[in-house]
Amino acid sequence: MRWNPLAVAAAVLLGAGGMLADAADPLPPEVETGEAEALGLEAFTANGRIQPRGLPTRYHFEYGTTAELGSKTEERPLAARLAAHYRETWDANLGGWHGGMSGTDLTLRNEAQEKSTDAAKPPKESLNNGFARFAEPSGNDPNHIDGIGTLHLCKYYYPGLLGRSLWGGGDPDLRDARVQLKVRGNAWVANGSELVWWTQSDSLIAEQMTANWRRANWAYTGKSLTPLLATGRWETVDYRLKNDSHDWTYAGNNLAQKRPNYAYWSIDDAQAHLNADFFHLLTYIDPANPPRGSIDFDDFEVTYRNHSLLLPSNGGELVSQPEASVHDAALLTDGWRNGTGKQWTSAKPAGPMEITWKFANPVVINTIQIHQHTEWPSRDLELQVSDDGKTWVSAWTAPLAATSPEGPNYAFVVKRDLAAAARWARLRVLSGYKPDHWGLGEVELFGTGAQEGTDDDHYSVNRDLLTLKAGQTYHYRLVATNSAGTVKGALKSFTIPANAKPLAITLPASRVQATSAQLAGRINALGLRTDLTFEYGLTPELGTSTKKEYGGLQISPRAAFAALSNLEPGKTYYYRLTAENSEGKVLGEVREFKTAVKP
Ligand SMILES: [Ca+2]
Ligand SMILES: [Ca+2]
Repeated sequence: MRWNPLAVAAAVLLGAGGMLADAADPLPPEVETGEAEALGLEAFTANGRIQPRGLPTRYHFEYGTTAELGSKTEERPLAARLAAHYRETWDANLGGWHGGMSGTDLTLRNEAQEKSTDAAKPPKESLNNGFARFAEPSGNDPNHIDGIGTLHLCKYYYPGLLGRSLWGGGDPDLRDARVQLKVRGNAWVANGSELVWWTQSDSLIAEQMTANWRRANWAYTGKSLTPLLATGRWETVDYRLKNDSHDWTYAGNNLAQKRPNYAYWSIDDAQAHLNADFFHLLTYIDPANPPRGSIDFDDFEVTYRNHSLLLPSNGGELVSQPEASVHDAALLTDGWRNGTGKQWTSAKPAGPMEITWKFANPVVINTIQIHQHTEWPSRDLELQVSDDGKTWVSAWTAPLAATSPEGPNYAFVVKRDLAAAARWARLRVLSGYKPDHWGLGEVELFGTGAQEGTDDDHYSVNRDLLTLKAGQTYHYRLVATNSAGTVKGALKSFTIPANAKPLAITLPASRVQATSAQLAGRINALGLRTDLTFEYGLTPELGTSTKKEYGGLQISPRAAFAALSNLEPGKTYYYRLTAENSEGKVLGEVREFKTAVKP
């Protein structure tokens, strides 16, 4: 089903059967225990899926060496709704995006520049239709040689404290986030590289600005944008960063650098705290045969978890707003920082104005982030809090700049470490920059105490189960609880490898054409230097091998690919992934695909 936020909102109102939901008769969660993946010889990653019916929901994994289980992970709440939005069109400037190893591989272009053969007479249309262009040749990033390999950095952005954009107060949650963009390859020759999402998250947030930073890097290898680059046209892509370990590759480190900074953190934690930066970048670069051409990006949008205490589904209730507002104050908590139809606009101001919210549960406000209106900016702001809605205490005051030179996504004010306990919050708008209207784009409060509602949609969840025994079989299942009950998923089992011989799983081939195909698999080096190859041929005996490739030495699984060419049209091919380290060689299962008959 095509993901549609309006449909999701309607589903919340209507309930699963299309009947009007009865608050007294909520539905229990649907729970599916998923497959597990090895994580060295003393742990594994358990996956699963929960449909929480829009209700606040908590979950954990139960596990043990017998069907009685006996151990359980710490219970966690399912994250808030996908209801926070970031959008960048690159029409005015690069919007705070960076590119490449040099920082200059990314440039701002527009269609007029592309179409014009006469600089003095650019075409009239699309003069403002800017986009970001990454162009090869680029430099090699060697920081993950002993994990995923060599990278080329296309474009990246800081949503946390390393930059100034600050999504979600600087600690955004991108679990199962939705990513939309337009992408275009210009004479793009991939040479085996894959254009994928990349997540960098700091596990020691207090050390983020020091030399002691600890950063986990993960590539979303469940979705590659590379096939879209082949058409040479703008292609629209819309995908989810599914929070399932099978769709990710931990990028590892480079041992020769002798740096402890790049360190493993689980994919659930790394996605929940995307506090360093994210990219679309090129993985699986062969430095001897790098990709060629350029890649254009436009209309980039991310929808992520909205943890604001003011979000209605997190318990924030708009109690009062200035009379005769031109645009309703409910637009201050719609998840959009700015944009037409997404901002509150006052009537003609006659003095200070107040917007008041009540919280469903007592909360502690730690961070306030307020975004400016793009046409009717407000100036002096004050946040007041109250226990009873009668007695108010000032928690914060500050002026808000009318605009930002970097564009509307940067026109905000933020204050952290407030520690303001509240049952009510009131924003006072004391002044503005123009006489006719004052306005704001979004008000976000972050802190603790809220019980977060969920999307009426599937959530992928995962957890690393630690301090286990090599060679032991474990049983496990996912358990979730909402107000309608507790549901236990089916029991599954996983056997931890008994030794460090690598793991190799052959996966289905893709991009199959008359004379070419892409082979895929998943290996786990289990901590020892591991090489991989794909074997293939016209019979199950195979016979041909791809070039031996270094597969790293991490204890976590990673995706492996091989691009085959010069195949025969209309034939069935057989193939498998193989991996070898000092403990031995392992052969993946033999799979097959059929090449297309030439037109
Ligand atoms: Ca644009
Ligand atoms: Ca808004």
